[in-house]
Amino acid sequence: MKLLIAIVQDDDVDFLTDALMDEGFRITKLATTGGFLKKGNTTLLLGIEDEKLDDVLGIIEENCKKRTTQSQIISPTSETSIFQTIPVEIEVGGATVFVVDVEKYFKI
Ligand code: 2BA
Repeated sequence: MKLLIAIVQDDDVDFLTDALMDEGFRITKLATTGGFLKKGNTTLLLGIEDEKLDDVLGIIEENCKKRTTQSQIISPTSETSIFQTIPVEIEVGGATVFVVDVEKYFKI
């Protein structure tokens, strides 16, 4: 058995969870925040049989899009010690997925 930890963008999560649940997968959804952008995202936990791994990764790939978002970096100007903010484009997603071997699984 595997535990998938999938960090996805909030915009993708409803389509993704519908698609996964249509295929009979069980999901736990956590509201999370990215450390870099400090914006909300969603982390899904899925316990799955080993042979279903490729199916799940395929569904995630189909439903999670790459997007660019604006952020700002703060930089000192060259002539003065005044700080200026510089807008930068950052690409986010599709999804960040960790696959973990499950040693034991209980429903008690
Ligand atoms: P954030 O940490 O808010 O990162 C959002 C996006 O900013 C990242 O997109 C990446 O394109 C960029 N980014 C992150 N850290 C950076 C850095 N040190 N320098 C330059 N750019 C940086 P994604 O890679 O698609 O990640 C989306 C979200 O997935 C992340 O949100 C974070 O919540 C999670 N994540 C990604 N990799 C992770 C990891 N190795 N461990 C834990 N969480 C991770």
